[in-house]
Amino acid sequence: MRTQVAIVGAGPAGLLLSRLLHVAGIESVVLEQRSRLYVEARIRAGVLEPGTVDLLERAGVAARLHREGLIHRGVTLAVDGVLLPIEFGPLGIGANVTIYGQTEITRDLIDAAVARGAPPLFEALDVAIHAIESDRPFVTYTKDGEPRRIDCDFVAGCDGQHGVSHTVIPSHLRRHFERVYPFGWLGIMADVPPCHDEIVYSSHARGFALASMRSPKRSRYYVQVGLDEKIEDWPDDRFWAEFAMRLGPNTARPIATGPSIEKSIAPLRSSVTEPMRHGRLFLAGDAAHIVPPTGAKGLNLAVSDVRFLSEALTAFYRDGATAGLDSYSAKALARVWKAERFSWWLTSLLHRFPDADPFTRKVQLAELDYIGGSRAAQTVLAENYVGLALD
Ligand code: RFL
Ligand code: PHB
Repeated sequence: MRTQVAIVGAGPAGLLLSRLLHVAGIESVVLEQRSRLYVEARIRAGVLEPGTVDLLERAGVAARLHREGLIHRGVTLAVDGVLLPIEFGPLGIGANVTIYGQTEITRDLIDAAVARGAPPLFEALDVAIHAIESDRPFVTYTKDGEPRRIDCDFVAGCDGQHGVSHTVIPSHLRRHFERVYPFGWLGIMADVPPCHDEIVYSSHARGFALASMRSPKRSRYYVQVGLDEKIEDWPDDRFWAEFAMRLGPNTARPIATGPSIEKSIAPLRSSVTEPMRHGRLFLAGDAAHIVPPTGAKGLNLAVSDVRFLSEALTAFYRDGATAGLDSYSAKALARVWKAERFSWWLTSLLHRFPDADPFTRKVQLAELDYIGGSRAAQTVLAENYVGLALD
């Protein structure tokens, strides 16, 4: 088989890149190791920056997002149960964020690919990338037990944090930066009305908690847990009791409880692989960088990478221009590192570190108090939360 761009991974990065290339008249094939059912069931991000919504619109896949997405004009911090609402508008920030699950974006993109007769190749195993330093790269894989090959002009590595693409960059040219946090997030989904109208990020002496949502009837809640803790340690009753303690009694509505329909634990990590390009391989999304979920930046960064990469590839096929391809890595990384900084900062500010002494907690509380009283500090937080510039 031959195509113009071979894309490894059918997460939001790979699916959206394929869609944008299609809109620009460029052919691609998406290779995904998992089944469609698995990919469509994965529950992850929920907060979209305006730039993300804008690109989904340009890709022609935003109709359901506009029907079902919830517009949020602010975000709330909670400090030992005391709420601190931060409204974007009064701070002079015109942008809003939209709550729409990553699961739904993935579904919309797969449906659109199926409708145009070019679905991702699911259950493509043993994907390997070859001849990336030549102008005739190719990708091999196994499908239904048969070895297969795709010849292409470029390869996009969109295979997430456990992917193989980044290993194709020779180790002497590749740098990896990492910070591992000594805790994870236990997340649940439940069909109960959200306890607050805005997302609440709660710093509590017992640990961090987050109240988010997917719809007026479906809540997405998290609590910080230790790395040694297991799902079995957290029956629903224990989760609700701990969550209520960490949020405190001041949310708009009392916390409604119900059976969890999903429950999982994710460790928190920051990492960046540089460069994001080698020869004809381009990395995008979690394949190149991970942020802890505290700033809600992971999916949005995957989308901004894809914006830069799709524009560069479009210019190449339209005019033979290579400037965009050549500057892709530096341009993407400049934005990535600012989001890494914000995500690391918010994580450090709001979580309970197991080895922290009372001094550290006092400093966290002083900073939160400062944010509460400072328009400048709130503006910095809000500006980063709604997403930094895309150029
Ligand atoms: P994905 O979504 O991981 O997709 C990668 C795809 O590649 C496939 N794959 C392979 N395919 C073929 N061959 C191989 N060798 C392969 N290896 C892997 C995988 O099966 C998969 O289908 O990466 P992508 O597309 O870069 O998207 C990134 C986002 O998924 C991620 O950044 C966000 O989910 C992070 N995130 C959040 N981001 C936000 O912007 N806002 C949020 O509110 C937010 N909340 C979150 C989050 C992530 C979380 N977890 C579980 C880590 C909340 C949580 C709890
Ligand atoms: C979510 O709704 O899943 C969510 C919201 C905000 C975050 C992370 C996750 O920072």
